[in-house]
Amino acid sequence: MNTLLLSGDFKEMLPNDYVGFTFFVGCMAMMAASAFFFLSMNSFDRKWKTSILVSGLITFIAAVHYYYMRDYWAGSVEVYGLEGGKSPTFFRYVDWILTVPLMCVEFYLILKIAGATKKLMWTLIGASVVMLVTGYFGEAVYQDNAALWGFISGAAYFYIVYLIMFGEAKELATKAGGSVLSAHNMLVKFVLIGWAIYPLGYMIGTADGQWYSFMGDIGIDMNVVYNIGDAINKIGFGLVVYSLAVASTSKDAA
Ligand SMILES: *C/C=C(C)/C=C/C=C(C)/C=C/C1=C(C)CCCC1(C)C
Repeated sequence: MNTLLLSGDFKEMLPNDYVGFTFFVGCMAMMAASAFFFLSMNSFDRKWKTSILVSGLITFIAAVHYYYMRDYWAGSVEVYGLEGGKSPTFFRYVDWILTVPLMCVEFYLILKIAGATKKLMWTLIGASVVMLVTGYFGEAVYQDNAALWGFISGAAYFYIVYLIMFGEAKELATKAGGSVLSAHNMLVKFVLIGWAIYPLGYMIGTADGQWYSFMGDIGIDMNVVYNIGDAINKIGFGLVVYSLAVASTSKDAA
């Protein structure tokens, strides 16, 4: 009896597996947010519909990856114990390489009315891909050189910050003014502060033998840091876009 369950199809979540818990809650939160964005989509003007759709796609793609990551983590804890939980690095980066470019698309979509070009969109997407691919190299492939790859990844990150905070994207947002400008400024804060959570997680996870080894000793699992970052950034980012749609729709109606 129950041999199927015990043979690994059903993974028990240990009550003190707080890392596993954050995967589980992350999955639920992403699902709830997706339902919220998809269901509210049709109450907005056409020009906002696509933006809300993209918000929903970001959290939905994350929900699916969290489902797998939770399973991967729980499975490794089942086999190796709590201390031996394995990071689902591959799923993590596949999620990011799909969702982070979509966040770049959000910048383009809200700035389109001010004349944002596809070139700006592809520049942001390109920089985000460089940031993530080099991050993956440091985290999963060339771990001995994690500091170097992290540095290159960080340079691409700062280039994105530059473009949206001082560069072309900022100029367009200023030109658009009003609720578009305030939404843009809020999204910039997410990238500047919210996205900065990720390099911290990276340093915690790849500290072995690197100059930032002290980060490995702080006793927080890298996955918890990444999971908190994802919840803040994916759901929060979507809510900013949602609020912008609400603000400009009610203004048009009044
Ligand atoms: C929804 C997922 C998001 C918003 C993921 C964002 C990820 C980053 C901003 C990652 C950045 C990294 C660095 C800046 C340096 C170290 C390597 C990374 C990839 C963790």
